[in-house]
Amino acid sequence: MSKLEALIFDVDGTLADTERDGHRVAFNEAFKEAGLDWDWTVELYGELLQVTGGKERIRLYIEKFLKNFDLDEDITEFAARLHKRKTHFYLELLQSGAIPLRPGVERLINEAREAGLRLAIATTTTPANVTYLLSSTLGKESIDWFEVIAAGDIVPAKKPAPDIYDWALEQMKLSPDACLAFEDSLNGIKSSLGANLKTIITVNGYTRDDDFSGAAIVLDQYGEPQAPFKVLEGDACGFEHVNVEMLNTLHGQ
Ligand code: XBP
Ligand code: MG
Repeated sequence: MSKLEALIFDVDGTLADTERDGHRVAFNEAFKEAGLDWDWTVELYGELLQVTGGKERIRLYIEKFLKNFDLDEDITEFAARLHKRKTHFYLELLQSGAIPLRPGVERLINEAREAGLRLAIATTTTPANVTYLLSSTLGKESIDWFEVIAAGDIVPAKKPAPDIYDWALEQMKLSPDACLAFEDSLNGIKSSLGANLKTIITVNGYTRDDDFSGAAIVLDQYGEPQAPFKVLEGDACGFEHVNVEMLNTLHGQ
């Protein structure tokens, strides 16, 4: 097993709890602006999260949940146009500071940088959503802390396909066994394991009951020195919050 060299983070649900009060709210704003009487409730959105990608999610809703929605234009163009406005509203939400990082994320990123670990992002979300989240939480300069920001349509197949992680590894010229992936969902771990990456899971409201078989460990959060995480699956080897020492231990197992 080679030395741990890089950490590759998912974004939505991992760096920040963005879905219920962020993306979902932005989708509904875009629907309202378009004069659509669509309302993605917390519960319905949980079902729609089965598909990754906002444009793909709109399409799923039309094709699976709406009975004969008559569209006088190409569904791909319609979804892309609606999604563009959703992204506008989501970026406004991020800029307002409405979406904080999850517990322990800022501390872990700083510790990883101090330890000389390389950082990357592998996400399904739109690239601007990543840079706006980083800027609004860690400051604009934090964008450069991540060597690679692999996001959105940069790969043909989104999670659960491994493509986004494979692409990030290729850009970093690293093999999977020199890295750890950080995820929050079933689609996410299918993608990271598909790229042969050992994966640390932190669950959230939407993914608590997902099947995380194959994860190195499943936690409720990364924790802080005074606020330990809860281990939901796996062995934390005596650690009570995720730090570089714990990551090296998990990586070396
Ligand atoms: C989560 C997703 C994204 C977001 C919405 O991405 O599936 O589609 O839900 O963002 P990840 P967009 O967990 O891989 O970060 O509307 O920009 O797709
Ligand atoms: Mg995620």
